[in-house]
Amino acid sequence: DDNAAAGASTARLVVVSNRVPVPTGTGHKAAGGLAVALEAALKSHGGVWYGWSGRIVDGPPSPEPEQKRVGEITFAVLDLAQRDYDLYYSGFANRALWPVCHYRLDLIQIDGEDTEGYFRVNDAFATSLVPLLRPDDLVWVHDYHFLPLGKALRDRGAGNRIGFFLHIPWPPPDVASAMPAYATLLEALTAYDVLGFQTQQDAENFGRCLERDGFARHVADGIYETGGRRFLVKAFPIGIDVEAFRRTANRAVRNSVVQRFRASIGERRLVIGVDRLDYSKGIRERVDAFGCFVRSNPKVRGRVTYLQITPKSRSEVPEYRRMQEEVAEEVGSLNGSLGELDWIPVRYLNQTVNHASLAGLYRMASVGLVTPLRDGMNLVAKEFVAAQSPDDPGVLILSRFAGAAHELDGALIVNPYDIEATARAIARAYDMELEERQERWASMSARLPETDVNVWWKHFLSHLETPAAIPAGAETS
Ligand code: GDG
Repeated sequence: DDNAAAGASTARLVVVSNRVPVPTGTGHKAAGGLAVALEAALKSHGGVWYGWSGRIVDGPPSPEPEQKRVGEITFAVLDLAQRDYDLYYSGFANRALWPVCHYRLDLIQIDGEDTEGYFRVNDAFATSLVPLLRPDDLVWVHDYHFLPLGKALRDRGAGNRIGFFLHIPWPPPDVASAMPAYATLLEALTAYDVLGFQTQQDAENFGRCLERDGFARHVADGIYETGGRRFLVKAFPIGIDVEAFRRTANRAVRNSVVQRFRASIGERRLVIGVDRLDYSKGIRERVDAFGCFVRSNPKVRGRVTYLQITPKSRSEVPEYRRMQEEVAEEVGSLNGSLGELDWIPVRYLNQTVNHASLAGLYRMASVGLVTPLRDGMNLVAKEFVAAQSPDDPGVLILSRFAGAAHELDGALIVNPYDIEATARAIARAYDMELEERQERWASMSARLPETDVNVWWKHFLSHLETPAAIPAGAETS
């Protein structure tokens, strides 16, 4: 047995996610904070990172995962046929699950073929994963692309401890039950040993779904039971690598991209927003709120720049393409009506900016606008806080509908649907005295380490490793 030979006291870890950052030949490509953290988890346990290769192929894809070993980690990936990608990813995951989980029943597209394709692709992923599993492996499945994967693995004989973490919100039963194949999905989810959510609210919503529709019985704090099996439902709020992000932001003062940007806006104050182009992020409402702020505060004309960095995302999904046009039109119209010969109020980029420059731009900003209509956590809010200088920190304006609002109470918390109230919050942030800015920032900054991404994965794995014990006398029935 390899495990015993390696003398490892900890079980091997198998991470499953839709995207797998397979290292390319030359060195290591820079990846996001989450990818770096999961790699650290895999390095410490040794194991496999399994998922989609990112490739779409014409013919039928090989059922054998392509494997690449780098140190302790084996990256194992499958290709997808175009049609499967359309049904599973663009269809069911992003046109049905995503809108429902973000409380947007008006945008949900239900299509029987998408549903069938989603379960078929999950089955195919499970079938190809089973031969790679060793009996003691801990399996950690990520996100809404793979809700039924744990059940599919069980059906194929996997007796491992299998955990699941949902990066997006889980809505209350009345909203959640609009998911196509709701009952099948809920039942499948009870096959996991640990179900992790971003917030207590999401975990509670999920628990209410289980109980209301009889998928499982609540037996003690966060512990549910069905068919003689017990599993844990719990909040594991995610965060960033706090120290690494602080260091990057401190260094970024010398970054040439950041310096050029500073020169181009001159003495103007900076308001910043950073989001994937997604309707859940409330970008249109935010642009409107900024316009409202400028209109009702004539003194800021010519004195403020709002930089919105918005890389394109899921452009093959019609709702995203439509939104791309709407935001561009809104920004264009605002700049056209409020701008002046020597002042462009909104700088709007549909491109990614590199990580280090992003940190420097956050640091330069007086106001961070994080106003999603609904968001699992929102890491931009935490990055913005980590990037500030303690001597002269900027102010975070944060939607009450972001998971991060449950922790970052030093932010100005807004209802992003209320354009005028958001505009008033921008005005308040713009004029806020140093002392209040420092107090608010210090209280937020102090909370960041609690959810540091390295604390987060260790916390999740500690629960996955050890079956939850019910304290004596704590049974609810
Ligand atoms: C999902 C959930 C949850 C963005 N633009 C650029 C860029 N980014 C980086 C940000 C941040 C990340 O992307 C976005 O993370 P968020 O958390 O804000 O949002 P989602 O992508 O929707 O993520 C969310 C998250 O999963 C983790 O569980 O918090 O609620 O929806 O790190 O900095 N990075 C670079 N250039 C860009 O232009 N380099």
